[in-house]
Amino acid sequence: EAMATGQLFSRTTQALFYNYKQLPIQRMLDFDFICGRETPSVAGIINPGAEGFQKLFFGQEEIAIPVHSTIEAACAAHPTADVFINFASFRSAAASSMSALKQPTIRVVAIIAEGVPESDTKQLIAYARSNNKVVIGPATVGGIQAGAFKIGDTAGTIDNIVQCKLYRPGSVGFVSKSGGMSNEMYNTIARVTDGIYEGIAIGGDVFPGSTLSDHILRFNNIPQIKMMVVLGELGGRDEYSLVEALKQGKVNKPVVAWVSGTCARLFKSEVQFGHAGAKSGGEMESAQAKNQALKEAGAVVPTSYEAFEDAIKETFEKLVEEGKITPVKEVKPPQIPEDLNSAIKSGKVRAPTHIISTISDDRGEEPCYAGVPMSSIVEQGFGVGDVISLLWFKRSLPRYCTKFIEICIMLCADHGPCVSGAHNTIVTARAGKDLVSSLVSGLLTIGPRFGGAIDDAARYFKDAYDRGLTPYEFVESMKKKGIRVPGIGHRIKRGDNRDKRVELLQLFARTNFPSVKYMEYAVQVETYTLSKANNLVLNVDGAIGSLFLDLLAGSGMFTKQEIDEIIEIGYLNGLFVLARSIGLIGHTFDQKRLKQPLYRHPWEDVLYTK
Ligand code: Q5B
Repeated sequence: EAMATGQLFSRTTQALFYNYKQLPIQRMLDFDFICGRETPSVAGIINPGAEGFQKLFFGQEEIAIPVHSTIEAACAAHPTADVFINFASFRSAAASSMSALKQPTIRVVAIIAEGVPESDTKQLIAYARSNNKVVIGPATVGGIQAGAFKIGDTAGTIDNIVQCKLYRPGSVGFVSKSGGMSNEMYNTIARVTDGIYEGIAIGGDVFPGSTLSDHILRFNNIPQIKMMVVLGELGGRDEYSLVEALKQGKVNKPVVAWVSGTCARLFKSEVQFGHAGAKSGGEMESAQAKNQALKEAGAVVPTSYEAFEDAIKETFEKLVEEGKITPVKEVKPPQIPEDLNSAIKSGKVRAPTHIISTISDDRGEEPCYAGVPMSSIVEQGFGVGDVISLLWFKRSLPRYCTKFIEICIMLCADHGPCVSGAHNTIVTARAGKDLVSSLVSGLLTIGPRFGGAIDDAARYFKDAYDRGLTPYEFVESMKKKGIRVPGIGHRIKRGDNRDKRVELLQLFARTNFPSVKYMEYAVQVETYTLSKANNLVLNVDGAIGSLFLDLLAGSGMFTKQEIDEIIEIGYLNGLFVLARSIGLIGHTFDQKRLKQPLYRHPWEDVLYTK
């Protein structure tokens, strides 16, 4: 009954689209736009297991199409959407199509997948027939009502749709088995008639959900359709039900038909063509026999596919002459705004970038750090120091420099659980927080007093040394300004209990660096500060800061300007941040491993006072 009533679609038809496929949905919406539809033809998307919205274009505007995780939820949310476009794979197409058919709101189901088991398709057909519903496919591109509604990828690109004038209705009803050939035929029909009113590809399976004759009989009931074009193919007997309908006078509009596959006879053995149903089982199923039968039943059947176009043309012109067709007036469809990406690709427009990056590139075959491919980094046995030189300083530094960086990282990786950073991390981990939170809470303590004095140490030592200040002048000028000398002083280290890390760094630098003038200056400053108080040693921050000045100045790898920039921007605290992250991560794991409870500071350790 649903088939007999004629119209399957209209300009307000809305569909539910099963499985998110951006391109066919966008093509449907682009078609809507050039047809001047007011509402998008896709009401909702069903993406099993996912919910939310998908952004797509409706003309120039972006719209958000709801995504539902189940067919039931989508049908409940969009009760007026009565077409179900199924882009499920052949494995799940039958089950999802059956679920859709069982929804009271769904009237038409189009199944795109090829290879759906025939037994499953038969069940779908039986259910659809007994419940007055229509199945198009499987193994189909779908169909189109010109100027109104389009299923998925039917008719191809928007350029092809415009060329085939499918943005407005014509007078021809077209039905074929093949989806690919239907695109070709839309073109042919547009050339020689006033265009398509509706076109359906029923699909190439042995058991299509709806048949050629189903659609021809339906077209016969649509007043706007004045003539019908049928493209069948060898194999199966579907065309014979059309022959019967013609013979019984059930079709009273001209039918121009061609059954392709006449070449099959040229092959010595039976040939399986592209579609599952496209093989001639016997003489009756041959293209020749079916063409002959259609001709005898009254269809206009050309002598070859090449003559098909002329046959359609002649039939159309005859109807025009007889006054049965008044060719539709041509309208100019609006232009779909071009996507920025394709416009950029074709060189039509240029767009400013939003980010500039100079240190790494992940676009090629392999990522590059400052132009050095990952494979070279591994093959040449680069270490973390080399990676830091590439990503921070954008150059490969000599081995003694990268070794020095690695020693800094190793020596600063941790300094026990009592330092500010580790303490915070431990407290955070014990509060049940995750790794990143625990790490970050520790990192946030790094600053001018704890670990983050390297940059300032480098700044002040450089300034004082370059200006030729004596250690006395330098320290006293800092005192006058009320600034503690960065890189000097420690909570537990003393003149008689030096920091081993500082000694190790100094030893390495004295052995490997061409010059250690800044470090020697820092040692002179320390000698002076130690004369004031025993805790005012050169600490690890001061040692790294002064030695990095020596690395920058002595390696010959940096201009004076670059050195100033590095010091001004403040690269060097990064060494402590990077290094101490290793320890803080360790402290997080340690606390979790030890299953330590929530930390609460003891009252006894707090002075409560007014
Ligand atoms: N006085 C580090 O202070 C500390 C002075 C100074 C002149 C100074 C302090 C300081 C500069 C920043 C710095 C990095 C806060 C340290 C690190 C990593 C770590 C940490 C670890 C790890 C310690 C006592 C008297 C006062 C002060 C004077 C102190 N420092 N004068 N220049 N630099 N240094 N930070 O012991 O007359 O009594 O008022 O800010 O380089 O963070 O292991 O713990 O690996 O994790 O609390 O090594 O030196 O000393 O504040 O009681 O001061 O010395 O003016 O004089 P303290 P305070 P006065 S390495």
